Amino acid sequence: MTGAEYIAEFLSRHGCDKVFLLTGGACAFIVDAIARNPKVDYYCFAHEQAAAMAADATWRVSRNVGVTMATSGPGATNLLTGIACSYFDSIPSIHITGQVNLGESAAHLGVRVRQAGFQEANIVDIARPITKYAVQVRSGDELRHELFKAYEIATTARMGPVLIDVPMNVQQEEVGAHIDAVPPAAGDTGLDQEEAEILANNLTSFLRGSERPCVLFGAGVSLAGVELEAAKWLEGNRIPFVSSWNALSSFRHDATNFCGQVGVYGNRGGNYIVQNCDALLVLGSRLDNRQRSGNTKNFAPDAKVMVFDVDEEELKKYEADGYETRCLDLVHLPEILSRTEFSGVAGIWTEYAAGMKANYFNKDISTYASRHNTLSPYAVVRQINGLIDEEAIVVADCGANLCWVYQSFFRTAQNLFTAGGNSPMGYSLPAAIGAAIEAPKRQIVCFIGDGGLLLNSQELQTLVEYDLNIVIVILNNSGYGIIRQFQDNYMDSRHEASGKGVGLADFSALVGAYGIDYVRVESVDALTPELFDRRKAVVIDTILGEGTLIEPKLEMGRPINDQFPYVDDAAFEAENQFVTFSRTR
Ligand SMILES: Cc1ncc(C[n+]2csc(CCOP(=O)(O)OP(=O)(O)O)c2C)c(N)n1
Ligand SMILES: [Mg+2]
Repeated sequence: MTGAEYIAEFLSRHGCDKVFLLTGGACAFIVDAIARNPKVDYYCFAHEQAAAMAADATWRVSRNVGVTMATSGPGATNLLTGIACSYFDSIPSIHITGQVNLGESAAHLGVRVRQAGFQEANIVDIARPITKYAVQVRSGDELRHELFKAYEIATTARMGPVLIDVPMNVQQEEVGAHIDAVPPAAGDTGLDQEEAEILANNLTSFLRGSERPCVLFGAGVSLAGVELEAAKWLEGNRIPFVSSWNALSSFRHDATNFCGQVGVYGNRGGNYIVQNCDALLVLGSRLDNRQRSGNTKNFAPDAKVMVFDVDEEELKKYEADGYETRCLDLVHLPEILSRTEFSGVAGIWTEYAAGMKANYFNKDISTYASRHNTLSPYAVVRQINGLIDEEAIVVADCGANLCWVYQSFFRTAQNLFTAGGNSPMGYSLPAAIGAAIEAPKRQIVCFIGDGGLLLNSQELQTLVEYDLNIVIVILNNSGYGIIRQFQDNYMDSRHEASGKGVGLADFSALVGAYGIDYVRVESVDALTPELFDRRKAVVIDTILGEGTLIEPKLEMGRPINDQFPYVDDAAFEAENQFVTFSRTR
């Protein structure tokens, strides 16, 4: 086998039967080897960024590792935004880049020139800060060893993307017939019994010592594959729980004690509960500042906080906050939870949480839309929510449109995701394409902004090429809504580079150029079941008022329980009955 053939065979033997790519001279041998291998196939994308976003989506829909391939130089650098999506959200993915022959490389010359070979770029150093592992292989032996190692690194502990840079001479080198096998996934090492006992005791006393406990469900729980057990434990103990955005797909939203998503764009009721609790247990979340707000002192101020996370480095950041932390691979969480002795929550706190849920959960509306008699994005999302399959895959993009989807989508069995940490405009279209290729039997719905669509609209051709019946819903507010809302708050409504200077695409013509159906929608009633019958791809352009706001939304300097639009002082005091908050900034 040549190095190129080895790569194809290695991938197929590890369950990676699809490679997303845009070809080029420096990777053509590997593409050719993939084509000749009957167990692995390639899919062409129109931009490497989109291929990397589709690979990121692969794991999110099937827990199979997504793979991309790109040529050296610009092909490799174009992957970066998509790779970063996987890195920040701990998604395993493999990126293989072609590289110039070692004999033509700058390293071989031994001088510090910018570039020696045509389209040579030092992608390993460029990608290192956004990959869990990045390496260039210089021989067939290194290729064998590093592919094996990279796959293992990508899929174990806190997962993430890896990049292997393969010079053309290594692609053509004879490497032998034996394929290295990957050992079983990590976490299988078993938890030391003594340690399990200690952790369970810690958790028992943490919960027993509280009257108003709350759990924050993070994405780390489902990344470890234990979300069902965690949800069952929460339900059994009737502990009110809230969710980070990336965990919203981990449990059914009809769980009695689920009280909403938290944070800057969080549900008002969920935020009140977090702010009024006296013990907050955080499972597998890195509590980024969209959850805690910029001022972490304002977050759950009356609570002791305990965080379980696999990444020791993430836990270090809580030293200044005085949080208790436990480093734990959450695959062991069910074992800890089952040993925890806790008789559940009752009384006034449960009633309070139920009241907050009754008042606020699934109640977000656009007051802007009702004041201006325009279409409410919240109503659009809810209507679509009711029309799609239970098993649908729903991908959200970035900006206000992402907030509207995450604030109002009620998840039962659907797979709902976005690139939460990196959040690049234009993610959802290629991610939906990756999802459609990975899960061809499932319905795929892609929400996107009128701005975001233009960042990857070239992939409409990929959708056509592979005949993918995706429903694309544009939440069209004629510009960069989330930025305009920010400018309204802090820059006297000067819409520089968000309205001014940003041209509006004619989506009917754009979509028509690809031969895709286009429907313009100006009322909720026009969102009919036929649009979602899955017979062909369709773009549904929902026309919103230009100034449509994200509601609720936290403004700078406030605690997360004091979101815009502001409730009056009496209501604020009543809802925050356990803790005193000052409303001054
Ligand atoms: C690649 C990239 N560039 C810039 C941004 C900053 N940004 C975040 S949201 C946004 C506006 C998005 O406009 P649109 O897609 O129409 O969404 P809306 O907020 O209007 O719903 C911008 C410029 C980003 N997140 N990603
Ligand atoms: Mg917009």
